[in-house]
Amino acid sequence: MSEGEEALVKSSLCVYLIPAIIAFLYFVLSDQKKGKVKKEEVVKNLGKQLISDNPEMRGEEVIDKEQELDAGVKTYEPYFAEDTPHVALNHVRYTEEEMLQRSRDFYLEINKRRSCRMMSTDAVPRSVMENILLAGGTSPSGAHTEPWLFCLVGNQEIKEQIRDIVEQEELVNYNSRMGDQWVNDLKFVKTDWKKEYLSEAPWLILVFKQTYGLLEDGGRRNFYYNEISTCISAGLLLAAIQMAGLVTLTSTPMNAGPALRKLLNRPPREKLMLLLPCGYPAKDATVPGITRKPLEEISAVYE
Ligand code: IYR
Repeated sequence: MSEGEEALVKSSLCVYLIPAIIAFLYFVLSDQKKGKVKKEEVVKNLGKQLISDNPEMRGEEVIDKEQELDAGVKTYEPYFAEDTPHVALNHVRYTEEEMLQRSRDFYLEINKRRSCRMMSTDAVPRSVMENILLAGGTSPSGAHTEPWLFCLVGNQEIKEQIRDIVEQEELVNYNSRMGDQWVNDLKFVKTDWKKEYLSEAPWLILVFKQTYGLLEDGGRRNFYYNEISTCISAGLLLAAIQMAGLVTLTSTPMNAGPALRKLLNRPPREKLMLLLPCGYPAKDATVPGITRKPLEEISAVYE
């Protein structure tokens, strides 16, 4: 190579190759940085995404595809025969004054109900809990299918296993699944992933909805409106707990349902809706000083 040719190669290296290498490095590095940001954002938004992907958490009605397919496809002899006799309704009519008094008394009592997260370990008789479950079981249900199953847990070892499962999931719930807004909205409650009440309360009621029933031949019996029916039964449980002079809270252990179901040997057709720790409040129990919406805000009257 002549000296002239060598100089030409060197200068073209400077002019083309070096800027090309710099440009290449710039793109590679800036892309990596972008990748990093994206990853962090994904982790941060994981909870929000999980929530917005989940129609149930957005408050939308979820149509159970399995159940939808079941309904109307298979036929079976109805559980209650068509000729089931209708009997007289056992009803007492009160005077208007009595009605006013009774409705006010019930309101004043139920208005004392507060979600209590500070539980006493004092024992509560099982017979009291059984009356509470019986009250829950008076809920109306689709075609009187009674699609609920209440697990009553008083065994300390099982309560601790339940607490472990719930706390493992709540740690993830509070740190990522719930997202910043939800965690901020809850701060006044002063609760976090630790759930002492699950091992301290003498009893836990785990409220399961049964998505369908089983027929004697192993087939499925449709359980219509199983979710709303079970929710109503939960409301009755809350009222019964209050009337018995005990406290509870409507614990909703997100993502812990399947593990708790397996722990309690319940079948897959049963889905956990709520977990109600139940007992006396701790001596020094406190609750947030909140108010309730006034009647005008929770109702619209058309007379
Ligand atoms: N299930 C969680 C978080 C939680 C969510 C709502 I919305 C509350 O009103 C209270 C708690 C927990 O039990 O801590």
